[in-house]
Amino acid sequence: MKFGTLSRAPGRRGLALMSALLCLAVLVPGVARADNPIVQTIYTADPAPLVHNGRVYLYTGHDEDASTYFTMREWRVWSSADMVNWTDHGSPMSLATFSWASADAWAGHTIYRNGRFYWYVPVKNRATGRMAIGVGVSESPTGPFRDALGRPLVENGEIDPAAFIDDNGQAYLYWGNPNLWYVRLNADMISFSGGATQIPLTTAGFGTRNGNASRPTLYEEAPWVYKRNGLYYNVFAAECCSEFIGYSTAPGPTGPWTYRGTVMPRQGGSFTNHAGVIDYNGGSYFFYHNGALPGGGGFTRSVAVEKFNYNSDGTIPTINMTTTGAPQVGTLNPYVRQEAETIAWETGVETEPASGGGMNVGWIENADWIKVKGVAFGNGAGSFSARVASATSGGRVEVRLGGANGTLVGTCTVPGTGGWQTWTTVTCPTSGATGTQDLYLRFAGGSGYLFNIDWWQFQ
Ligand SMILES: [Ca+2]
Ligand SMILES: [Ca+2]
Repeated sequence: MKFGTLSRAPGRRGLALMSALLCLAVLVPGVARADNPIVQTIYTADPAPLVHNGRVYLYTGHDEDASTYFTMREWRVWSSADMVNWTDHGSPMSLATFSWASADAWAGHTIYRNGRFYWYVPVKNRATGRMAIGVGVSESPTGPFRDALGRPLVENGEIDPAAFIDDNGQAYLYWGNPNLWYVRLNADMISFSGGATQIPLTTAGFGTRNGNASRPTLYEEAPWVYKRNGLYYNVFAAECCSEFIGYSTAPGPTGPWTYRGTVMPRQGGSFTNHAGVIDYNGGSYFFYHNGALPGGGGFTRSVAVEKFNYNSDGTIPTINMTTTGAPQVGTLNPYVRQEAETIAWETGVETEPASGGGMNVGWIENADWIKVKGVAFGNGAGSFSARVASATSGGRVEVRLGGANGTLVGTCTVPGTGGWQTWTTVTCPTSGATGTQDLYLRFAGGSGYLFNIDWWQFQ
């Protein structure tokens, strides 16, 4: 999608989702209350969450619409302070970032060290035709990221990198399918000492796979390695296909590993899964992917999240996929600028880069809507403002509470502005927006695309 164009050809993603949700809404009242998967505007896969400065940054892949293979050309970044309203930061890294890469923007992992964010990703090396691990680097968690090396960091045809920095400062990069490898990263995070070392895939360490002599353990791919209360964890995708999520623990970062069992059973309509585990704001969260969106499946996946509690001995309970997702941490403040692309759930809209930076919501048609969960209005809001643009004749923003057809507390009229990136601010009075409520921005107007929204704020 490009801004500044009059063409508003919607992605198939948006059309498929809208029509499917309209059908679902008839058949299953209340389905739109779901908050999992996290993102509905596009298909996302292979979550890699990172907690930084009190916010969760979520790095994902992007399954192209209607994909019938792992057709992936870019990575995406999202963030949230409350685990339910997620801000779209667009695509700050793609295959084009790595001049030596030809295809396969697959499952990566991002880690922070000394003022920089390092994003390790598997891509196909054009020169060799093999999968290799590249490193993107940025001073910002939302990028843009640049190629740190201009060549692969490591290359042995295997995938799924995951970085870990131990308490003593020693960093490791793990990766592999069908094997499990690591290197000791240097403090610069873009070079390593010694060679690539294989972690022995023993049945004691990674469980027993039956009926596959060449792969005797459950380990398949996607290691996620971290340390918690002195114990090292490796949470991984197990026993393709379909995969479940299993895990092992160890007294050190390179083992010896002991298999501990299932984290997430085979569920959710995608034959792969991919784990990301964090602690945030006193809670523990498990990220994964499934095929839960309309049109979803093994090549059109979506990232979702569940909250969980470790058992007292540090073991991980069995976690099931839900459509409700994690509970909200705190509330959202409507009296500061909030990006329109901060969304708990939506129907019918998509996002694109905004001319002034960040993203805007677009492809807005009559009856499309955005849900923002847990908005703390307090004693009441007197007015609502939105930054809008329209190359057509605009439309209306209906400010509603509790549902897309919930209580109407204000209506802002959006004029034509002469362009999809020609922005103006509209303000309208609101009445009855008090307490903490789910806010719905429902869009109304004639036929075709109505307007774009960059951000909004109550007064
Ligand atoms: Ca639409
Ligand atoms: Ca915005």
